[in-house]
Amino acid sequence: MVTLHEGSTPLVPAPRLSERAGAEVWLKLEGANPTGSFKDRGMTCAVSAALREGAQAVVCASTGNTAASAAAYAARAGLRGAVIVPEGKIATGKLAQALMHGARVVALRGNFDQALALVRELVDRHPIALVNSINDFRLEGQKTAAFEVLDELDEVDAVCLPVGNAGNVTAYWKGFVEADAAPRMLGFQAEGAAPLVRGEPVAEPETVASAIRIGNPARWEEAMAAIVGSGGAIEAVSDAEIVDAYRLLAAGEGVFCEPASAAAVAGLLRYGPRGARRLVCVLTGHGLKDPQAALESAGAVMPCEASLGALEEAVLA
Ligand code: AN7
Repeated sequence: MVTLHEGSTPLVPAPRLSERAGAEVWLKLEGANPTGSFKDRGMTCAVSAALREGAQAVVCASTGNTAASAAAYAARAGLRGAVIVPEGKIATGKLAQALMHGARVVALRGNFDQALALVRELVDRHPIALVNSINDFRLEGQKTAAFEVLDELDEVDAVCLPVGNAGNVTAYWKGFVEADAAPRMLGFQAEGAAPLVRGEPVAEPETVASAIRIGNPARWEEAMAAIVGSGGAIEAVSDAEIVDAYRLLAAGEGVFCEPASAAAVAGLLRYGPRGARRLVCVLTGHGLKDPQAALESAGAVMPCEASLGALEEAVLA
């Protein structure tokens, strides 16, 4: 088993957010996984299976987090890894991770959807394991987050998730169904990358939340089955709403997630709890993944001369 002891992430109450939302809100901190995102839950399974099946390498298309995770688990397994990312469109931390873990990082002159279509063709021709969430092992691993939520809360009315390629909402629902639970699955996409909301693929998706800049989700049918089957909903949030939620989580709750993760909270704030008394928002990735986005959204640093007077001014004024 190729593992970095992923999972068992914190589930923390969010008192300020609860007050704003008018419901009891809990945050599942998936950024606490070994590479800083929920992808590790599935990657341990997918890479273990690839090793067992004798694959020589693993490959994925990625908006960044899958790349970081695949690179880490490939290194752990002693397998070669190649990650195909949209050129210039992945967060700095994720790029640093993939490179440091020794993966071949390929910057494709195209978007995520084009990258995924190409790697699907690639693995048809070569003995390479595809570790995107179209790989069923990924969902088997990711569903464990639903089990953890149920271990800690005996009742959950709804779960809010950001939706990109739509693997995670599919995996949570699978986990809940297997555990005989049925919270509403509330999925949120960025307005500029909301194919499931529009009901058709988006050719040129755009959003500040680079992780979910996806126009044609691979798990489209399964995600819609999860959302409809749970009595949930799929809605869009604007980049401005995402950034507001991102800042509220960091400054108001002490929880730093990446912009894509904040889409779940932005959705809760915009559309309300829909009758749910207790909800879980899944914060899929750590804020340190995307320092650029943080610096563009946060306040400025305070310059200061090296004197007590200037320091008093800087700290107290
Ligand atoms: C932080 O890394 O698709 O709906 O290639 O990184 O299961 O795709 C990332 C997706 C949410 C959406 N939050 O999950 C990739 C990739 C974060 C993410 C999603 C992603 P899915």
